[in-house]
Amino acid sequence: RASPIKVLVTGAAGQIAYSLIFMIASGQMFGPYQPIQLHLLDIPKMADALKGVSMEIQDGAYPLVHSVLCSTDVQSAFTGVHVALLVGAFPRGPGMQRKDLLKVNVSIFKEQGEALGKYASRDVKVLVVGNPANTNALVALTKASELPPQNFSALTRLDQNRAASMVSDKVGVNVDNVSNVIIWGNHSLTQVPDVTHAIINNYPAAGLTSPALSTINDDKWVSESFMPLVQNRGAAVIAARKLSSAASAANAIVGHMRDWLMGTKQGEIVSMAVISDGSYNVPKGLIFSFPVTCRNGEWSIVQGLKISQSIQQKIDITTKELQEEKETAFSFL
Ligand code: NAX
Repeated sequence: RASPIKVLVTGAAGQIAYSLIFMIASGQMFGPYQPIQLHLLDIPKMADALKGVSMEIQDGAYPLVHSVLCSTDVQSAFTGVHVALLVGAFPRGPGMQRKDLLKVNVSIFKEQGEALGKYASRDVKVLVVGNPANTNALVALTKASELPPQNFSALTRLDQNRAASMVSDKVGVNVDNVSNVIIWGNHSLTQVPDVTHAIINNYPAAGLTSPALSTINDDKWVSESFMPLVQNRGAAVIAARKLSSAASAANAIVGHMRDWLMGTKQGEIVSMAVISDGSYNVPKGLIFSFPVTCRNGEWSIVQGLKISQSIQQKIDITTKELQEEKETAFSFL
């Protein structure tokens, strides 16, 4: 039996965490043989709710959960963690300007980045979910200068899953027969969902000639339906549920971490927002969603994909947005 790993979830009394923690506890993230010690962090006013979550973990009698630490103190929550799932963030309130939102979140992720640098395991793997996720991850990475930037990522897997699901619906195959749909850029409305490298039923979608399957190559559908639907899916869920995506976000977090740690399947590309090394002419030092493959606990950006002119124009827009967010965020550091 492996020795337990310490897994931090922040925002642990929130909605996403209420699905996520129980998926982790049941072995869906690290497999059925990996014991875990949960570190759960939220803010002091949520201490009671957090206690309730911890009672439910206990009542779930999960064999893999060796201990649960509930905390409202950053230092104790971050100490020794091997995996940090930074879900908690300050939500945008009515009338709040984007800049003000960025400012509060910069202060949260600055503190948490410093805590990672000081207290976490040296090989900690960090996933930022709290919005604006890419820029929050960049702030945390910058403040945890003792840790390798490759250990940081932000979540665009939910966007990828949404996109793959829409493609499967369009062409009429099960979603597990759709892969390599890519999300480029920011986890925001400027994200670029890209089907040009998709694989359907083991064939490159671009070359499909069967009438049903080749509907994926309908440019009008791609630009007028598919892209805006993926970009606005979060808002559509809020409009319907009066709450933002939670269970699907938790499922995406599990998929992101499982692939990062255990590796992607042969030939499969997934999307992760990671530090740019200049690939695809994205400026170095942005946290940008790229197509990646993972092996031995490390991601690498897939090189050499052919980018169409229309996708390139959209990549430029999301790049510009991320540069502006970075500038604003860094002015608060
Ligand atoms: P909730 O508001 O239900 O929960 C957030 C929790 O974080 C609350 O319990 C709050 O007290 C806590 N929190 C706030 N500041 C904290 C701090 N400094 N330290 C620790 N905990 C803190 O939101 P939920 O629906 O769970 O969503 C969480 C975050 O995920 C939001 O920022 C949301 O925008 C973001 N999302 C990101 C997605 C992505 O794909 N990257 C998709 C889903 C989601 O919208």
